[in-house]
Amino acid sequence: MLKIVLLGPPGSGKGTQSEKLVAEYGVPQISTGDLLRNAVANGTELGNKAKAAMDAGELVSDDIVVGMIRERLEEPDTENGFILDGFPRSLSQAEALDELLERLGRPLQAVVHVKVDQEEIVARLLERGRADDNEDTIRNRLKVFEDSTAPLVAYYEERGLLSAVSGMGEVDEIYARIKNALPADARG
Ligand code: B4P
Repeated sequence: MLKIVLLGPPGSGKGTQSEKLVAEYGVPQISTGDLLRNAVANGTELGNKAKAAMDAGELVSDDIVVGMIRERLEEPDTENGFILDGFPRSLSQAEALDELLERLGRPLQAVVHVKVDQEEIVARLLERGRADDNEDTIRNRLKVFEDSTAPLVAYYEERGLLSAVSGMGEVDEIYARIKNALPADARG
């Protein structure tokens, strides 16, 4: 059972670390970025609405993202847990998540904040080169993170759920830090 949020700026390696957690714990990774990119690639109505915000590095509207998460968390493969990657990204998303998990009777165990220096992030994302990985969009995504997502650090700290780990260095070193930050019954 693992029910956690990975919190961190774009490019901090949340997706990379989630893959390792999925392999070890066998619970699904739920990435709002991946769900949105699939919707854009499939040309769905939701994808068409999300595309402009994503291309500009802005947040997609809460109603779209919260609706997507609600549907995903109601699927049976999440019964033994989940790794939320890139959600929540604002206080209103965090409140919506609390309500949803309370209704499902599956409260969060931990929120792991992955911290990476800004210039390292810009370098990583320029190297990756996804459609939204040009320098202006990356810098806007980092600003949006500071404005909208950073307040979640205090939100989860107050609830006693937050641990911070450095996301600098080798992928395996960072993974070991994340595992250490998990609740004792989930460390395996
Ligand atoms: P995301 O999809 O969440 O962003 P990401 O850049 O992929 O971040 P991640 O931290 O997962 O980085 P990764 O492991 O891939 O968001 C994209 C957009 O979707 C947002 O801007 C927004 O518009 C929208 N969106 C998503 N969720 C939303 C929400 N809840 N509400 C509203 N809008 C939302 O790593 C990045 C790169 O670094 C990779 O190339 C990787 O190989 C490399 N890397 C990883 N670890 C490394 C390491 N230790 N050393 C060197 N390189 C490393």
